[in-house]
Amino acid sequence: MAKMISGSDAVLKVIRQWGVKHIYGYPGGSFDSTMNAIYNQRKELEFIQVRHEEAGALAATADAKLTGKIGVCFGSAGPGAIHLLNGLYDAKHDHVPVLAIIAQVPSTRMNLDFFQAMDEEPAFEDVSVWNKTAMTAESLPRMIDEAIRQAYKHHGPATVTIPKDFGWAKIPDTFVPNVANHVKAHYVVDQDLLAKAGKLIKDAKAPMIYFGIGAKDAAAELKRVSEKYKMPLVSSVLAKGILDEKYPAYLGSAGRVAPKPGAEIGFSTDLIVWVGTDVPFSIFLFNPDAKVIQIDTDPEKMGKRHHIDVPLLCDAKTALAALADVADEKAPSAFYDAALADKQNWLDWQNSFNDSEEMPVRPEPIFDVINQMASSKAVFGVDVGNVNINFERLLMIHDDQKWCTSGQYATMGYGLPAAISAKVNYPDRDVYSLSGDGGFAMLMEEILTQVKYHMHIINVVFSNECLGYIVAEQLDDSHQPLSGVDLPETDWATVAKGMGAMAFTVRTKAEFKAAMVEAQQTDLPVVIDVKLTHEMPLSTNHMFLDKETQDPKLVDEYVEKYQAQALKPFSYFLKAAKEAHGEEIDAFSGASAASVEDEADNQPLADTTTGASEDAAEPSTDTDATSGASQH
Ligand SMILES: Cc1cc2nc3c(=O)[nH]c(=O)nc-3n(C[C@H](O)[C@H](O)[C@H](O)COP(=O)(O)OP(=O)(O)OC[C@H]3O[C@@H](n4cnc5c(N)ncnc54)[C@H](O)[C@@H]3O)c2cc1C
Ligand SMILES: Cc1ncc(C[n+]2csc(CCOP(=O)(O)OP(=O)(O)O)c2C)c(N)n1
Ligand SMILES: [Mg+2]
Repeated sequence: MAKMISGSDAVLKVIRQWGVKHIYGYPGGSFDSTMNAIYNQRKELEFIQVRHEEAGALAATADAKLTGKIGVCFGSAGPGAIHLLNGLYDAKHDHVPVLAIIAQVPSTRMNLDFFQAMDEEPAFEDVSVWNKTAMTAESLPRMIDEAIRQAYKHHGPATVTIPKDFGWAKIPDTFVPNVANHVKAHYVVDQDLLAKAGKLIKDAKAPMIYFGIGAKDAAAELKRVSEKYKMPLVSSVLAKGILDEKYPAYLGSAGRVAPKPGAEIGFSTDLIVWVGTDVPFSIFLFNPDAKVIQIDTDPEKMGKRHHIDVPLLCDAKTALAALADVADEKAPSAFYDAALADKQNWLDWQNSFNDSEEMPVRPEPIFDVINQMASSKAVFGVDVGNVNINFERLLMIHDDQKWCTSGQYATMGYGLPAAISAKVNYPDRDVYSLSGDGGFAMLMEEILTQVKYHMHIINVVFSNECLGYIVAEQLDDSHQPLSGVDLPETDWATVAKGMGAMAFTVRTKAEFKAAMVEAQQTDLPVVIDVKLTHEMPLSTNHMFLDKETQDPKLVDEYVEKYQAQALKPFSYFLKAAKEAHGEEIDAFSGASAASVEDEADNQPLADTTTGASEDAAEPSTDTDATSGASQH
């Protein structure tokens, strides 16, 4: 007779057989049977008791983002399950595999209006790539195996709901998942389409590469194509870190949170090699007349964000390697030289603030210290807000550093759970969470998790006493009165000390550096509350400080407000490069930012400005609305 095992023990066994080493969650009565199995298997599967199920789900998505392997979380019936939803939406939007185990009241109490009972399946239907309730205890191991397969296949969250009694029931211990034969797809490039791509590259005067996180294994191939055909590289925000920030032809990302050059050159390019990216804002970031060669493994993505001329349904590494051999080497164009000069101008301008003594302190001096002190293996959990802008522009990712954020779903509160995941997966690395004061407050109870598990994480809170990202939107984009965006001044260091962490409040670069030195010498979790400037970062979406294509008065206002006297528009460098190449100045002008702005103007306001806010209301007619005065 077959050996017997409890339903919950069988569930955890399959999870372990898929290589999962830890699981995040929070117990409840409906989850007693699974908590019993977690106890039984505690030596093989680490349980991390988070303090809010949402944090557990977000940590599970961070597991998948940082390691590429499925993350697992659970919640008890009713409220515990519903708390998972926010994290699962992050997995859905950023296309990462997560398994959520959801408890249900005993099968004999289901559908009887019992304590904490609810119809979980419909509640999880929209978020899940696969969403089923167990009907028998015997089906549990096979269902978990199926859920994991579906999560990997569809790059998203799969949910399995388990009535409590099935978890206690004894079933035969016979199921063996066929994990070893779960292999990666291999792609080949279509030769006719490749030849068409080669012709486009040959004919282009101002070609560029725009890549996303789908190109994460193709750094060498990105460089080969760029170097051979002299294409500057621009990435999505999430693709930060694929290339070394110092690689001269890599201009960073494009969009509101990005540096200026990445967005600027998109309006002057005539050919984009568009690799492994699905950025929702990209419709506003490029010359609509540019030709596009798109590389993606998902047919649904072809032409979704821009019209395309050549679809290469293939993985980035294989397709780029083929593209690198398809045409003759090209000489640097004026466009290429100008792009590199534009990048240098931006970096010089940013770096000019590194030792600024402005009070309250600017972000540049703080990030300068982080750049100097974080190790080459540091891992960063990045929250949502202005920290995305500052991290994207100022953190010089290098070597084997890693990071993740909530990309397309953009949920505040991501920083702490992501850092917990980083510490669990990489216990020997230095780990940082970077949050605004709004984002930190959303899931700051997770400092208690860090304390409980002795996680040495340095949590940096950027306190500007407002929802800065939304302040900037209300001022610069929708020109409305500031509404609902102020936060009370809070002594985060005292709060953190009360939770058992080491904590500092800092107001200057020197104080931050001293706190970092002490922080690196303790084993405790650390909170560093940086009392930051209330000024917003320079808004780079549709503002290139170019008087030839933009309102000169507005340009002057921006230059004054953001101390941007040393920043030049891309057209300045393009003109200089064309002169140096002996080209006619307007031989190739490309589209201007203004023409794309016209397109953006036809879109709903919120879509054009942010990745993270709800619909913008009609701007108020109150005359104070456009004064630019802030509440501070
Ligand atoms: C506050 C905030 C503001 C933001 N503002 C910006 C902004 O200004 N600019 C910006 O870029 N982002 C911004 N983001 C992030 C943005 O919302 C998206 O999450 C991000 O741009 C998506 O990046 P991606 O296209 O690289 O990744 P995904 O959306 O995950 O797309 C990856 C693509 O790669 C494909 N793929 C996967 N594997 C492969 C492979 N092996 N080979 C080829 N293709 C593959 C997939 O099919 C998919 O199409 C912001 C985020 C926040 C939190
Ligand atoms: C859960 C959630 N609620 C609301 C938003 C909209 N939103 C995006 S950024 C932001 C402000 C972030 O403020 P804070 O964390 O203080 O960072 P700051 O921008 O001030 O640096 C808000 C409210 C969101 N993205 N997620
Ligand atoms: Mg804030």
